[in-house]
Formats: sequence, structure tokens, C-alpha cells
Amino acid sequence: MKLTPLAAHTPEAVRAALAARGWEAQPAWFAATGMQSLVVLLEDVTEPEREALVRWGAKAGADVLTGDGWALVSTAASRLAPLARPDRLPAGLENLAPALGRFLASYADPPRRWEIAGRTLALDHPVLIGIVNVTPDSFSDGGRFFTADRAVAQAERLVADGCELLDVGGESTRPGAAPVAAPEEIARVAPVIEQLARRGLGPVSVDTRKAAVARAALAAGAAVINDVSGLAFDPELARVVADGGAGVIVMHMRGTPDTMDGLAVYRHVAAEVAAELAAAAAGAEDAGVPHERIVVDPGFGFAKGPEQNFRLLDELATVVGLGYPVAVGPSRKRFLGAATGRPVEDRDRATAVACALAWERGARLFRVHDAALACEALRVAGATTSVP
Ligand code: PMM
Repeated sequence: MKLTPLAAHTPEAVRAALAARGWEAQPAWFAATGMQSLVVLLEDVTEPEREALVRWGAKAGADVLTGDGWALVSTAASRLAPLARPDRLPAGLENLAPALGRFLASYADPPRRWEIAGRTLALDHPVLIGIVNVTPDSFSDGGRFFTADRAVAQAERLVADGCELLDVGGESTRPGAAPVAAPEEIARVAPVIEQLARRGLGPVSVDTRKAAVARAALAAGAAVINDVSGLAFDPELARVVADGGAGVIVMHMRGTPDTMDGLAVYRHVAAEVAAELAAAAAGAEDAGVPHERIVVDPGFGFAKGPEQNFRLLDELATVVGLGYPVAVGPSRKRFLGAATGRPVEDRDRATAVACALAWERGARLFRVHDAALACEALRVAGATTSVP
């Protein structure tokens, strides 16, 4: 007998091994995802539920570690599946079925498209979002015009380098940045969005927390609202997205850019960020935004310290497990400087590596300042995975 260890961090190795032995693509993919080992952390577990889980684990051959109010379950996806089926569920575990069912459904069939205003973006390959910042120092009309021209030139470069979405922002969200009133923010972003739309550059997203800006941006031709506050800053914003038929990026942060650093306290950063994002996305759906228009983003650098950002990057699968497409924005951020010692203007290589790691963990959209390096890194990362 000859033994070959297979890579198990994704289903790819098993899929390829089956395909090489004559299996058709689809059954090979389903068998490979079924064999894939999954680990789920269960919290708010009652004592009877914990006992039922331990009994089930012993029978099913699953690893179950438990403590007071929690359990960690590790087994193949196909073994976990009966726990999500009301007809096969062991007594006492009824509360587990809905959440597990949702997770397993999105694991087996991850979102492959993102619906935005007027079109659909395919997510079967890495999608680059190019950053177009319109935060001028001079607010004179001349200054604005100059800025708009520069923004269009930057957008042209980003598209040439592989960006499929352009994210126009008129308010800095760095800690200590001066707040920008809605009329001023509109005056910055709307002319740029109009020009990009007129030149067929885009689709365009607007990076804003304000409903009034979102409304003006959609009127100017934007197709996506990217809200770093996760729809928490302006209660009107979710309705504007819903009424405009726009796509939305719901990003995780806590507090505001001025208070967020003091709120970077987590016991388990990935679990907490995912739970808070799930609540924000559910709020969007309650306000009428269809599920297939929502993308979530863990918000690197927002209410997270360097170590928390790296933990979150490593455990991105927890956010992917929510069942929405995941966008990431590590571009040039401080945590990359902490790891490399590089200043902000020399972090595009680190950004490209972070994007490749995020792709491998399930992210599909990548918000970057420089697209050329990230595009190359993502071509390599993308080539290691197949799409069934
Ligand atoms: N980061 C910034 C601004 N907007 N939007 C999303 N979706 N994700 C991010 O990580 C994000 C964002 C801050 O970065 P910048 O000031 O360099 O643009």
C-alpha cells in the first residue's frame, strides 16, 4: 500500500485526486466539500445541549470539546450535515439546526455573484476595488475641478490595472480627521462620479456614512454604497440603499473614527466581528436590502490593533461563513507597517500578500490603492483554486 498525504486546507486536493481518477467535476467537488473537515464553535450552550452534543459526537466519531456554556465541534462537513436536518437531528439539539443549516448551505454553495444597481458582478475570480480619494485641501471651485480631473486620471489608471469597481470617497475616516458636512462631501464626490459614469469608467461605489451623500451619489450614477460604519452612523442609509436598488458594503467598526481605538477590546476578534457584521447585515435586510446586494467587510484597522488585524485575517473564514461575499481593505494599513517596518508609501507589496492570503481564506473583493501589484498577487492566488 502506498500513502500520500493530501492538502486539507481547502477541498481542492481531494477534488483533483478524484478528478484524476475519472470522477466528473461536479460529483468530485461535492464529495471533496463533504469530506472537508469543519470546526464550529457553539456558544450559549445549555447543559442538556452540551450532554446531547457529547453523546452525538461519540456516536458520529466527531471531536467535541466542551466547557461551561460552549462547545467546539470538529468533523467532516458530511457528518455535520445531519445536525442541520430536523428529521435526523438528535433530541435536545433542535436549537442548533437553523444556524448550522445556514452555514452549511453557504459553505456548499458560496455566493458567486453580487447584484449592484444596474448590473451583476461575477465573484468567480478576485474582484479589485480601486480607491479614488477626493479629499482636497483646497475647497475653492478651482481646487475642486483640479481634484476631479486628478480623480478621473487615477480612476483610468486603476481600471487599466484591473479594477472592476471604483470606490470614490470624500471624507477621511482616519482618527482625528476633520468631519465633513454632507453638502461639502456631495460637492466633492458627485462631480467625480458623474464624470466616471459619463466616460464609462466603473461601476462606481461611494465611500460614505451619510444618507444624503448616498442619495446624491446614486443620482450621479453610483451603483454601490460602501459604509465604513456598517449602516450604524445614519439610520436613513439602509433605506436609501434599498430604494436605490444599490449594492452595499457593510463594513465592521465600533464607535466612530475618533472613538474606535478605545473600543478595540475583544475576547475572540473573528467571532465578535462576525457576530456584529451579521447583526448589521440583518438590519440591512430588515430595511429592505435584498441578501444578494450585500457584501460584508471585516474593516481592517477600524477598532482593531495590529495583532487583532492579523488574527482576523487568519480567521477570515469565520466572516466568510456568514454567507455574504466578503470584501477586504488591508491596503497600506498600519498593521502591515507593523509587520514589515515599511512606511505607508511602501506597503503595496505587503498589501498584495495580504490580499492573496484573504482570497485563499474566502474573500472575493479587494479594496486597494495600487491595483497592479495586488492584481498580480491575486492572479497567482486565484490560479490555485478552481470553481466548480
Ligand atoms: N478602509 C478605509 C476606507 N474605506 N471601506 C471598506 N469597505 N473597507 C476598508 O477597509 C476601508 C474602507 C480607510 O482606508 P483609506 O483611508 O486608506 O481609504
